[in-house]
Amino acid sequence: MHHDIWFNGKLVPYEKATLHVLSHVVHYGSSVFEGIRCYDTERGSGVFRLREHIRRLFDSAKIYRMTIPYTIEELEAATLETIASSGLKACYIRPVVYRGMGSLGVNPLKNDVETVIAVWEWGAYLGPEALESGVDVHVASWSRMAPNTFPAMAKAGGNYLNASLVKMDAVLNGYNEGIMLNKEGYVAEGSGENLFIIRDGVIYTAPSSLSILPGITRDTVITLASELGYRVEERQIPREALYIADELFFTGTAAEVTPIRSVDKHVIGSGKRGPITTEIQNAFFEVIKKGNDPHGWLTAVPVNAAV
Ligand code: PPE
Repeated sequence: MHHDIWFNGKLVPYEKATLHVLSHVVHYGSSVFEGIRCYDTERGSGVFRLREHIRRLFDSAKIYRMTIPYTIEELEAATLETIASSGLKACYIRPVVYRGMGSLGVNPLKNDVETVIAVWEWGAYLGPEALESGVDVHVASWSRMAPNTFPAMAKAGGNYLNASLVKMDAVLNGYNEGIMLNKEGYVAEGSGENLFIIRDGVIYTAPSSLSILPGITRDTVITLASELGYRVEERQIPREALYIADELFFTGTAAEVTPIRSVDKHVIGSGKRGPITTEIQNAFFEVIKKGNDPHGWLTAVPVNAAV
């Protein structure tokens, strides 16, 4: 079923949310976007870390000199309105801001900036079994973009040309996902997920300066793991550290916390979801399933917000 889409300030029917083929974004990939989840918790529907996602959308837009003609508060309210009108208790939320009509040619400064929020139902990103059994991945032959080429901290549409090369190669070679190395050959992240590695009870992840998207789930996991008493270190991870890890997992809004059971056909640990990964997943599920939210990460969806 299709749901109404918030399009430049108001909800419109799904079929009406269209753009012209000569929009700048079609030719040059000039969009920034977010991926957010709304969970059906035991204490009602709640959007996970809404403020942080909308803030990152504004950050991405600023990097690309796009002025969003709304405030953070207005886009938060618009997100809640779009969810409420869909009637969905749980959904994936996709705000996207793009360069529309104006002049063609690379210079986007005179083109319209359009703002859209769509919602849909989205199950487990890396397959229904993934959260429990883990996924099989390889190291991608494509690298993550080098610093000062594409800004990695912006969640920009164009970045996902690189990501889709990684994803296509993974799938066509029989893997669920690819892990990208950065320009120096250190572990960066998956095509749509951050990566964590566990060895001898210590948790490691790439620093945000290493051309990764600074993930909000990554930040959530760092917080939860520290609260569970684990040491979490942001540091450069060489490729071979993946192979000898005790446990590995991906994090992301879509992927949530997904264990990795093999890399380049090396079995990781016991080849099953490991104990620390399970502990972290459980701490995460406590928030998003039970609605037990000591950090104030959930924003309630008003039941009658639809107009
Ligand atoms: N790295 C990349 C490259 C990335 O795309 C994502 C999210 C993350 C890390 C994790 O960030 P966060 O969601 O804030 O924890 N990828 C989004 C899009 C996936 C897609 O296929 O589209 C997502 O998970 O929503």
